[in-house]
Amino acid sequence: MSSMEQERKTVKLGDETVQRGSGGETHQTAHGDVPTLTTQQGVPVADDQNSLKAGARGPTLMEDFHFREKMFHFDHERIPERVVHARGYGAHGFFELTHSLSDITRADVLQRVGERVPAFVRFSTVAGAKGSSDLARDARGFAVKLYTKEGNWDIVGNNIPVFFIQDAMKFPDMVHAVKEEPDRAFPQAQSAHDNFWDFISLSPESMNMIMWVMSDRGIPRSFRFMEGFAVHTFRFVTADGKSTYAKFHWKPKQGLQSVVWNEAVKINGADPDFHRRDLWNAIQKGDYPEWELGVQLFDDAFADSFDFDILDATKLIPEELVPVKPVGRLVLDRMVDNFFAETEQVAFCTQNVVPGIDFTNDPLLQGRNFSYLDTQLKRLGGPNFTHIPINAPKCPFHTLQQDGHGAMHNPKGRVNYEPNSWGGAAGGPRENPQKGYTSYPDAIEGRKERVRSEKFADHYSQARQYYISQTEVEQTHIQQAITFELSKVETPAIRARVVSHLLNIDKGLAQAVADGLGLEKLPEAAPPARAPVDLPPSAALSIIKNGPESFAGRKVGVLITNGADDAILDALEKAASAEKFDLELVAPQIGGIKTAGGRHVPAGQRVPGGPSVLYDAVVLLPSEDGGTQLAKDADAKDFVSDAFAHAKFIGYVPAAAPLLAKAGVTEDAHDNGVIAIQKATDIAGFIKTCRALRFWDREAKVHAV
Ligand code: HDD
Repeated sequence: MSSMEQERKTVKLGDETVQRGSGGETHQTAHGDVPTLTTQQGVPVADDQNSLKAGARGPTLMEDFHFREKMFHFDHERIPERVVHARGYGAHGFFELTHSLSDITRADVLQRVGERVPAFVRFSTVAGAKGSSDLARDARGFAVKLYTKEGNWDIVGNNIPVFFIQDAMKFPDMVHAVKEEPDRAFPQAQSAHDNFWDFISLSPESMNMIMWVMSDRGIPRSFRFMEGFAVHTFRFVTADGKSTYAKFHWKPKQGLQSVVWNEAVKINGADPDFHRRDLWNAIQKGDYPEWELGVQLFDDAFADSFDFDILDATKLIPEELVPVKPVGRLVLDRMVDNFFAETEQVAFCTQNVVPGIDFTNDPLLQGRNFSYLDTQLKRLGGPNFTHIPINAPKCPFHTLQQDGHGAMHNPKGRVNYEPNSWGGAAGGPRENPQKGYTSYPDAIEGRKERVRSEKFADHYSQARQYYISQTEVEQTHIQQAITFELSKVETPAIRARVVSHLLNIDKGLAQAVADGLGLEKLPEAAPPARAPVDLPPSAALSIIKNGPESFAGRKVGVLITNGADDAILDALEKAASAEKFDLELVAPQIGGIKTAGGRHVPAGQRVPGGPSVLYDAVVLLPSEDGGTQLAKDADAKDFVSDAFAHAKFIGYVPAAAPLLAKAGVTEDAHDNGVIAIQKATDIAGFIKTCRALRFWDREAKVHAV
């Protein structure tokens, strides 16, 4: 055998009997009947391992069309990431109407109770790049596409009901300021730097939103446990032209939950895909997350009497003033088949509304209506991005648009213009004044001018309302978050300027931040454009006041070793399936453990890969020997000390006492959140306690600084 033949033989794969000329068909291999690999032209490929060369050690030949096509395609795989909200994760589902709004709007999707339409939702962070980690402190995008029978309706919202700025003119500045600084290209996915706080401290209109992002809302535990808001005031319009203002809310059936900051920092290292994995796992195992769509409805009389302007996106309408009326439910029940094709290419546009839904003159919304369509052209490469299946309507559609990059749906037949004199189907689609979209004939009058309405000028009252609506624990988190962020700001004048705004929100908050920063004296309060007023607290604004009723959808980490108690493990497994929470075993080896009774149980994580930050509560379930061993292990010690510091409920068997002590949780430090489990019947009580999610009373005791 020549050396060339020998070389060829060694690189040939497997024992395949390829049927030549079977492009797009299947052939027999050692792996069974498999599809034949082809080029994009459908030509079957014989060898996908070696490029075509002039001799075994010679140069690659230009005529190797398979190599060229493969490389050409690879070289062009990337598209520009979204300029904001680059990191996101999407899922399919449906929206089902539970309460008809037929008296308020002609929107087809809101007429018939029980009717469902397909939905696609993409959650995101705002500032970070596509590959940034999930637990950045940030607002979360909550973008919903409803494929209704009268076209696609996009509700492009966030998990926060207010925004940083009032006028879209300021959006590029705000985004530039929060993103990495342009000379050094850091920090990534973080607002804790000079440029952001410089911009914020010079833009008092951002103060309400600052309270929200610096609260636990900025570090949600899961996409499944956060609310969504369309932010702006929209209009519902009936067939006979009656208009009602509407604000849209998505409330999670799973309840609200966030993590604490130190936990977020560690989750980013332990599992940068924490939120993605959580949604993926929940949907794959059939635990479908659900949100209730609610609307706040009001009229011009309310709008005129309201303290703030309903066109100002930095303000919300408290639920106590205008209750949220339930309308329907959104259920996510299917992950995408392909991330790029669907989640990356989905194009949300605030301008995508359907008959019966209309805009208001909110200057942020008006600007968005321009920006979203515009950005898709750059991102998706042409005007035909609606031909991509995830963006195409699921109802019949007929346009007279044609050509452009990637045109898939050019009109059939002779007619591509209107008016025309061809009758019937040959004449193509025609406008329909009865069914078609009509804009609400809002009377507009005014001079052209670059101004901000006087009614937009109160920047502090709602920020104060948000702050006083929080529990003490949540207020402390806001103080700590602002202190943390400003401690990363290098310019002392910027730190002081932020505190000068906080003084208009809450003196205690300003003082706590000033103390945390070590400011020698409090600055003067920033002169408000309009004097703030005292508003009553609103319970709906707190996460802790709106937690879940059960432990469903949460996750318990069980630190376990060989020789663990069978009955207790069994009770935990039964409780998990009854209450519908997840149980993950964290063991010295990933292969798992053998219980005292000899049952082999596989582990979900090895101790160094399963820190307690990945769980909502923990159970320490070693054997006597295992407990002594774990007490000598730094990762096991961190597992316990972090769970304790993050105010988590800790269940433990007596054998775990040496580990608890090594982690600093000595007998005298035990509190009502550290719960002894002597026998299997103690598990029920432990899980019941876990429904509170955290033992917040501990928190103040573990933070001395
Ligand atoms: Fe925006 C993306 C939400 C103000 C311009 N925005 C984007 C996404 C969400 C939001 C959830 C991601 C959609 C997806 O998953 O693909 N944006 C908001 C909210 C805002 C807001 C709730 C205030 C109430 N946005 C806003 C303004 C502008 C933009 C004022 C510009 C005038 N937003 C964009 C954009 C993006 C975007 C540049 C980037 C990628 C995209 O649109 O498709 O056009």
